[in-house]
Amino acid sequence: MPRPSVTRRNFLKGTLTSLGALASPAMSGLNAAARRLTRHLPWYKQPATITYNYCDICPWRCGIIVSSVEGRVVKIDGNPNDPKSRGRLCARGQAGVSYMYDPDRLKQPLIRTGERGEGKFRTATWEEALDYTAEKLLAIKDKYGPESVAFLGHTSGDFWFTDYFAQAWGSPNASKPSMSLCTSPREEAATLTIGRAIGNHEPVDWDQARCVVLLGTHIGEDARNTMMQDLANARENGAKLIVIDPRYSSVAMKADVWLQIKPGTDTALLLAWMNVLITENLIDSDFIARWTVGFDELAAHVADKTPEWAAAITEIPADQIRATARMFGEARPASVIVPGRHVVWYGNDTQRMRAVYMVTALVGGHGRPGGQFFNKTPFLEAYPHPPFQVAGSSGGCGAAPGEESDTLSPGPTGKVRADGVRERFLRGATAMQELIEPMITGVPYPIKGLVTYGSNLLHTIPNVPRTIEALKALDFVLTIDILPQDHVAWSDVVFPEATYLERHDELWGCGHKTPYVTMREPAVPPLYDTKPGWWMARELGLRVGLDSYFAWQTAEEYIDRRLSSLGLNLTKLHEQGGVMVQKGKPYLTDFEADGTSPFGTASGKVELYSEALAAAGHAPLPDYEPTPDGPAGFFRLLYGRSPVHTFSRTQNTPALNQLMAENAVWVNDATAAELGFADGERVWLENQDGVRSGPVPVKATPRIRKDCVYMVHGFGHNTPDMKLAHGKGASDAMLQTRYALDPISGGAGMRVNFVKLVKGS
Ligand SMILES: Nc1nc2c(c(=O)[nH]1)N[C@H]1C(S)=C(S)[C@@H](COP(=O)(O)OP(=O)(O)OC[C@H]3O[C@@H](n4cnc5c(=O)[nH]c(N)nc54)[C@H](O)[C@@H]3O)O[C@H]1N2
Ligand SMILES: Nc1nc2c(c(=O)[nH]1)N[C@H]1C(S)=C(S)[C@@H](COP(=O)(O)OP(=O)(O)OC[C@H]3O[C@@H](n4cnc5c(=O)[nH]c(N)nc54)[C@H](O)[C@@H]3O)O[C@H]1N2
Ligand code: SF4
Ligand SMILES: [Mo]
Repeated sequence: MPRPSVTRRNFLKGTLTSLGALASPAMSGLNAAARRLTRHLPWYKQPATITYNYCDICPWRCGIIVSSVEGRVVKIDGNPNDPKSRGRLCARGQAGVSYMYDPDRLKQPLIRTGERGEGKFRTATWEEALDYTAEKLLAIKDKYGPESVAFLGHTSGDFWFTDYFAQAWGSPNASKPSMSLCTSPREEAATLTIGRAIGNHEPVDWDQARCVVLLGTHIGEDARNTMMQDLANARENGAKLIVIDPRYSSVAMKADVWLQIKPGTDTALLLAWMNVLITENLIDSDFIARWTVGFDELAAHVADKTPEWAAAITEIPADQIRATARMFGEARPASVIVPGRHVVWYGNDTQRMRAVYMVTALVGGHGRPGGQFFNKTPFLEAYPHPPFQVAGSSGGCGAAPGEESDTLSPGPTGKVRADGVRERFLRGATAMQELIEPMITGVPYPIKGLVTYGSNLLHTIPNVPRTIEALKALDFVLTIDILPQDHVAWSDVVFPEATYLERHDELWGCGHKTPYVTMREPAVPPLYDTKPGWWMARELGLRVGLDSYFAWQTAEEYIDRRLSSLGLNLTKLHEQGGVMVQKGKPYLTDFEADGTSPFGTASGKVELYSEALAAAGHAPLPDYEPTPDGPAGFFRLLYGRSPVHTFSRTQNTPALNQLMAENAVWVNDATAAELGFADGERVWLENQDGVRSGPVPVKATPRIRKDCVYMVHGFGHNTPDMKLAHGKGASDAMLQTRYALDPISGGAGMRVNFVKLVKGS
């Protein structure tokens, strides 16, 4: 095949996608090209069967085309019809084949025989495992009420348990890590400030942006496929890029300006930016007058928050603060701070996120070309079912924009969620980490049963010793997973699930610039004795008296009924390429012409000053709150993503393990030299509470500040059953024995832990 010539466009895309390593060829006719290539490979003995799906290797859910030959999946490509993948995938998406054929997968239902945590099980039939589970759950319900079973879940099939089953069963204690361990502060700040949630797809109008700011979000290492494409395009179109990170990240290398901020001081920087924008009149006064409330209070609040004031806090020179504020203001209104995704940092995170949206508001960037647009949610009717026992959903990446994920709706016996909302934090989706304590203490009421679907409890929730204590204390633990991850050993029953390539599943549609609906159909039948999540939820539902919620017999029947509201069914959707793109109003609403407010706040405007926060006893305008430094000799522990792994999910995937088998600890090179650590030397990390993880090699580099160290999340697996991942690298979760609870959103700020380096392999 002739190589495409290297134009500036290709080069830029190439460099960006190479951050994500191995991204697919950058061309829209990918599938045809891929098929032409693969036709000649030895395994390609007959035409491939094509199935449509959406990738489940990370929560982004790119549309994919799966090719299988003789009952074996051979290749995954991006679906060109899909607005997220646009025909391309990241390295992880392509490794889905390797993920599915991981020989260490869970293969049969298991029932515990040894002590919890020992990992001793016997195999069981589905019939036996389901009956036993139903009996245990009903016993808890009879004794304590349905609220005493918690449902924790992630990955795309979590809908069946964390949403559908939990609500039908009647537990308000259902939660996803994608909220309080990820986006809660961003969502609550958006709801408080602009009256709309952000949702799965960050609504940044990359196409027209002229100045983009990445504040502690590292697109490229955080390999969200569409975001990498969008950023490459925006740069090609001449958008300025400002990156703020204590670390010279891959994307910082691509920036016009990189501000090496002191960790935890971002709110001071944002306040100083507002000071410059206002004092130098780099604001959109018409937008502010018409569409915001509280500007005068804000102007007074930031009057003394000068660049010099912020320089002393952030350790960024004042002239750089001033210059970047000007760069941002001069591009108005096509200027935007990307909301970021993992925003639980230091505990005061909702206030920082409010400041983020306020900076964008000052330049008139909300709902304007090149700013932050308003997502549109696709139309799709629900499958009809009796009213749920508990209203509201657990929230999560799939929560529709504008949908209020907060719920104080009680369960059938009158108990509201046990996570301390309204007592220890103000609002938001159920906080996953706050459901652990009641499992141990029984306060405010006992949680005795736990159903975990597709969430890696011991790598996901900070304070691992506490989670283990909770797992010991529970009456019953059901785990649904595809791999024998560390928490599986703590279960009473294990349901092995078929992967996304082997099952039908709920349709996927999220708030997006282009609303769309996409489907999942199996490429091959389930391997081993594994089953799809929808089947397990239904079989369990029938056994615990929830028959009326599971009127459908098969997933196809359920999906066809939903698709009928679009004049489609699975066969037709397959025939049209697996994706249904919906039309709607322009994504940048015409609110300025017709005067209809797009802002769902009480005032119908962007609330710079928040009466709602003031009334609840919180600061109505964001303040800079210092985060305490660590003990002498310790470094703040920062963490993030690798382009070739998802969380703690893919370390055992052969194709990805080959690319990165362990993590390293980034240490400033001068500091490493002072301490006597050579580059590549193996060290243990020991935190402020004496917990150790490792050993890992030192990456001695000038790319990080002296007061912190950095590592990729998700390594340090204990279980010998995951042979490739076992014992490799260090676990950031283990080292996060502490977290700071965000008093507004219930988010768990995890960057409040400190480590020292200890010699020894
Ligand atoms: N220390 C630390 N903690 C963090 C983070 C961090 O960076 N550091 N990041 C936070 C963020 S942003 C998020 S979104 C969360 C992510 O939290 P999780 O989603 O819990 O993280 P994963 O490690 O991907 O765990 C997914 C689990 O689902 C299983 N699984 C995969 N596919 C399937 C499937 O098809 N069916 C079933 N039943 N199971 C499946 C995997 O084997 C694994 O056990 O973690 C949060 N917690
Ligand atoms: N390859 C890959 N991509 C992913 C995922 C994955 O597992 N793998 N997970 C997806 C999910 S669910 C999420 S939530 C996102 C997360 O992706 P992001 O939202 O990009 O967040 P992090 O990965 O936590 O990035 C942390 C960055 O913040 C910097 N940082 C640390 N402390 C501070 C600070 O105080 N101030 C500032 N300004 N910066 C700081 C770190 O150096 C690091 O570069 O990634 C998504 N994309
Ligand atoms: S970004 Fe990569 S891993 Fe995530 S859904 Fe898309 S292709 Fe899959
Ligand atoms: Mo996340």
